[in-house]
Amino acid sequence: GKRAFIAGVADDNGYGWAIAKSLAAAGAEILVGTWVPALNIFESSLRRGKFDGSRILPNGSMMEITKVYPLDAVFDNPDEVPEDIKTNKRYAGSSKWTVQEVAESVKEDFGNIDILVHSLANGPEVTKPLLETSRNGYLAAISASSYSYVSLLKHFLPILNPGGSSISLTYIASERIIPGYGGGMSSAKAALESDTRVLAFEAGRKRKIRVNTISAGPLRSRAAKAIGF
Ligand code: ZID
Repeated sequence: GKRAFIAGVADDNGYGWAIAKSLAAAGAEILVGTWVPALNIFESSLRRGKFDGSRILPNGSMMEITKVYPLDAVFDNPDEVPEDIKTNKRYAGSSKWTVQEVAESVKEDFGNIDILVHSLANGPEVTKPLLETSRNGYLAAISASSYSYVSLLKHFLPILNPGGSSISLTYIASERIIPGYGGGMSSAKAALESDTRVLAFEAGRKRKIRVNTISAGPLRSRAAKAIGF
């Protein structure tokens, strides 16, 4: 069977969860990366059975998540983590959650994977029109929603089995004007789509890994509710 790592699962409402279920139904082993500040509530909800209804697969069995890794995809390695995050009590309770460390942990635990899924995005100023977006807000959107994918693929590439596959989720606001998708999120998705082509070229030649992005339709996830879609 195949093994998949899905970055960006913190409840049962988003694309990450739905993708995990489809992969599980197809027989894959499921590992997930959960944003550090959301980790405790996700793990305790899983333990307490809050997601049991949505864990049921078409054949009646339950999706098993073999391991949940804490992850913050805006940090590549421990040297890059600023002091205020290190000492923040929501982060101090977990360890090894930078992209490089998560890839190392998955390698230690399982050796390799076949499928890498990026189902995460964040734009702190998403509700602001681009004309009112600050430099910090714009760069934060790009960091969390675009570079996070470059970094994930870079660090997981050595443990992605040749013939394997990687996907992310994008949105058509990259190429058409969608009022309300602000804060540099339209820019972030445009970068993600361009990067997908370049990364497909590079990862294909380097390790025979396919790289694609899927332009998603509307889903009332936590992230979508936050922008009022
Ligand atoms: P979600 O909240 O379930 O997933 C986002 C996850 O990212 C959450 O679990 C966060 O905890 C996590 N996260 C945020 N920052 C970080 C970080 N630094 N490190 C690690 N994890 C982090 O929402 P989702 O399922 O909507 O989002 C998954 C992907 O789908 C994202 O790339 C979205 O941009 C993309 N997507 C979603 C939708 C949608 O409707 N839900 C659309 C297009 C793309 C869309 O916005 N009409 C209107 C809107 C849309 C489509 C059509």
